Amino acid sequence: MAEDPIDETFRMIRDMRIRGAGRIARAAVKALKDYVSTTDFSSNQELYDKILRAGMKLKSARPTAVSLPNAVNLVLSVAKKNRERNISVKELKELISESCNHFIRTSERAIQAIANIGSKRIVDGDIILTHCNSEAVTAIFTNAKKSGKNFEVYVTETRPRYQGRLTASVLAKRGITVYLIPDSAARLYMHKVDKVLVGADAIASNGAVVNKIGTSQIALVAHESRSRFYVAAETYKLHPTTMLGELVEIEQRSPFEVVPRSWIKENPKVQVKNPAFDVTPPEYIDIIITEQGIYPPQGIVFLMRELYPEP
Ligand code: RUB
Repeated sequence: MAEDPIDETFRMIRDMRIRGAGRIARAAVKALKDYVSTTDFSSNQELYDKILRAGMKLKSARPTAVSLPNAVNLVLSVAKKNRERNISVKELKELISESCNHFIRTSERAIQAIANIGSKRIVDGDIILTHCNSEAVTAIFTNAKKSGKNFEVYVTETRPRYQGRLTASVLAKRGITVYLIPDSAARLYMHKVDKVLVGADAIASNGAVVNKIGTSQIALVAHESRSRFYVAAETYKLHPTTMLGELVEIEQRSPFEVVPRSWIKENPKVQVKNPAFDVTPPEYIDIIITEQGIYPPQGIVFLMRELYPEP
C-alpha cells in the first residue's frame, strides 16, 4: 500500500531528505494536495478537521523555516473559509487543490523574479561568498552567469551536513568558478570577497535574518572587512508573528550529525550541541532581495505589514 503523503513528506522533511526553506514549503503543500485528492471525506467539516490535523503534523516537521507554516496556513485558510459555504466536498477539494497549485506556481515565479533582480547586483569581476545551499541564491548566480557576467564564488562547506558541497557542485556544473572552503576559513578569504550572498529560513520584523548556522559569524566578518552582505528570500519567509514580539525557534538537531555514535560513547561527559540555524542582526545586512524588490532590513516590516495584516 502506498504511504500516506502526509507521513511520507513529514519524514522526508524531518530527516532532511527534502531541505531548504522553499523546497520544504512546496513539498508540504504538494502533500496536502495529494492527501486531499486521494482521501474520501463524508462532509466539508470532516475534510477541514482532517486537513487541519495533516497541516499541524507537517508544520511540526522542522521548527525554524517559517516558509513551512506560512505555506500550510495559506492552504488551511482556504479550507477554513470555504467549509461552511454551500458547496460539495468535490468543489471544496478543487478549491484546495487550486490554492496548492497557486502557491507552488507563485513560489517558483518568486525564485525567478529574485534571480532577475538579484543578478543585476552582481558585476563583472565580483568575488562572492555564500554559505549553505539556497535555491534563491543559486538562481541568482545562474542568471548572472547566463547574462554573461564573470565572477567567482567561495562556498563554505557548511558543517555538519555539508550543504555547501551541493552548492559548489551545482555552480561548477553551470560554468561558474567555485572554491569550496572550510567554514572556519571564511575570515581568511573575506578580504578578497566583494559580496556575501545567502538565503533565509525566516526574516523577523526588525530585519534580522535566520539562516544556516554560521551565517551570523560570516556576517560579522563581512562587516569587519567592509564586504557587502546580501540576503535573497521569497516573501513567504517573512515571519509574521515576530511583529507581535515572538521569537523564531532555533532547531536543535541530533549530536550524531556532529560526531559519530562511537565517539559519544567514548566521551560520555561531553555534551554535543548542534543548532541548525542562527540569527544575523539587521546591522550586518545591507539588503534583502525579494520577488517584490530590494529592501533594506529596516524596511522589511512595511512589506510584512502589507502581506500579513493579521499575523
Ligand atoms: C537550508 C538553509 C538555506 C535556506 C534558504 O538549511 O539554511 O540557506 O533554507 O534556502 P537546511 P532556499 O539545509 O537545514 O534546510 O533559498 O532554498 O529556500
